[in-house]
Amino acid sequence: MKVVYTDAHRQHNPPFEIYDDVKVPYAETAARAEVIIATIREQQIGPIVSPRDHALRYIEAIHLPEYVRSLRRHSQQLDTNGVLYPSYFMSDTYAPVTPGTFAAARAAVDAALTGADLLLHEEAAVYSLCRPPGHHAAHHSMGGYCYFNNAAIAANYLSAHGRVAILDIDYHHGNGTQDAFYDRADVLYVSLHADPATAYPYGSGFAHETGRGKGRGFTVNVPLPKTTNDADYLRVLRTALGYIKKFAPEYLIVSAGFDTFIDDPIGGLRLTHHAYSSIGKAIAGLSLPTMIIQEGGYNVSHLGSIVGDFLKQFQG
Ligand code: SP5
Ligand code: ZN
Repeated sequence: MKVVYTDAHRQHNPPFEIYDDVKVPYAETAARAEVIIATIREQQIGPIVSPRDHALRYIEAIHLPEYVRSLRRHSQQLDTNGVLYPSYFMSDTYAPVTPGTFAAARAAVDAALTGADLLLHEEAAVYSLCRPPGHHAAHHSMGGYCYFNNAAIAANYLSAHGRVAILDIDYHHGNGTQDAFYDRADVLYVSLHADPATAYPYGSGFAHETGRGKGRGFTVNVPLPKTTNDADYLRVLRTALGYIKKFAPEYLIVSAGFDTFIDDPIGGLRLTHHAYSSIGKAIAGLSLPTMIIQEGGYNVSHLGSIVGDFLKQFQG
């Protein structure tokens, strides 16, 4: 499978995030992408291609233009070691702006759109190693380490060519992605995530949220208890894949977060490293043109190997 990657993400490296009024080191580090790409090279998972530039209008189809302009302006105006926080268009304490943030976030979108182009050219499976991640970024807000919603922008782009399903397996609910398609029937959003009553992003992703208007029935949320183990997860995933099969999309986008891993410092269900090849195998079993977009996953010691196990299921 082709892998889309650029080291442009390195220029986005915020020094801190804030929990309970305390500044702690930023968990969404450049090292995350570095260990993943190193594993891809070692395990020869696929040829690595650079993203191609895409017009800003694809971002503005999902995000308020003034939000996009503001992120660009703030990034450009900061001094070398400047960090902007808080500001308008920030929904929480986990997405500070640094001088390289806009360029890195835009490169991540380009990686997602280049992956989408490859699918349109009959590639069966593509992995876009996006960093920063995207699924918490909403119409006019950054948050939860996310600035532009890579998966939503790619899904909207692909939706001009056929129905799209998004399967979100990050530990956290993809509130930004859900919002983007909440009233649309041509993009199905299915998410498995920790119960939003007790986990970030709090208050979005309950089972009763199923879509609105024409979109009713095209959002599926499956909140999970923190005690969810490999077998539990696989069982729920198979049910979720059933919804996708029934929808019969032209394209599948997987918002792939690996913070469900038991030893993840930010998330953490009870999934062991064995789970990720099984999860990959089950999803690959749908035999749909599939784009995998990197979201969360913060245990840098294990991230390379669990992402590698997952991706290998989509080869050949
Ligand atoms: C893309 C993504 O995975 N974003 C996650 C954003 C999570 N934000 C903060 C979660 C706070 C978790 N509580 C701290 C636990 C420290 N041991
Ligand atoms: Zn997450």
